Amino acid sequence: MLTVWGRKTSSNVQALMWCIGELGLPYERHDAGHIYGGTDTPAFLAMNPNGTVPVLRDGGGEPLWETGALLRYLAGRYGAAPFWPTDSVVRARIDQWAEWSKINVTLGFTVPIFWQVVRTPPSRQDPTAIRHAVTKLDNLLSIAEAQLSRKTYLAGDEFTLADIQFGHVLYRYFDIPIDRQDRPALRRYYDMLSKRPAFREHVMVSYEELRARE
Ligand SMILES: N[C@@H](CCC(=O)N[C@@H](CS)C(=O)NCC(=O)O)C(=O)O
Repeated sequence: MLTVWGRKTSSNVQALMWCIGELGLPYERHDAGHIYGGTDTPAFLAMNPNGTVPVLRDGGGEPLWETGALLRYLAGRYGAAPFWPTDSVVRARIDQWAEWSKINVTLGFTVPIFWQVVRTPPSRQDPTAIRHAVTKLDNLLSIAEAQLSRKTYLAGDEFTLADIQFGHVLYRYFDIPIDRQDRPALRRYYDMLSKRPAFREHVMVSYEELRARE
């Protein structure tokens, strides 16, 4: 049994839970972080000195943190090809897209765009900064658009761990009021992901509890 600490409105928790759902693993999840608190207690900090979510424990094992590492752990222990192949050359082609998504797309979206549009009171939002961040993200999404025009999924024609690391921000990307370029391949890809039961359950989650009011 897996134990997860983290609120379901956390984008990193969503990536982890989506992966758990795709792999069909039994779990229990405890709300922690943001309005639920609990991440600054000695007990939590002993599990994750960063005081962030998610934290994952597999059975009676050591608690683990860092979402990218958690996804690779679950995929390596419980997944199989094509989701996470054992051949290091084949796997590296998937991992490059996963890493690219984590350090570029999710970082370029979550704080500079999502936090600005949803987690900042309207009177304190900076429309110029949001526009710049959207332009920067657009450059990355053009790379994804080119790839998804040739391939069904981000790393090829099969669903892989790279899709979790990339796709888990798309619900919010398409839902919030920002300028979006017309990207038919990205839209087709998002529509396809949104038919997956685990994506619907763990990623297409209301973010209203995060919304900043005046
Ligand atoms: N690099 C870490 C980042 C973890 C992180 O910043 N998590 C956020 C939620 S997405 C958090 O804990 N925020 C504080 C909170 O929810 O109280 C990871 O990928 O797991």
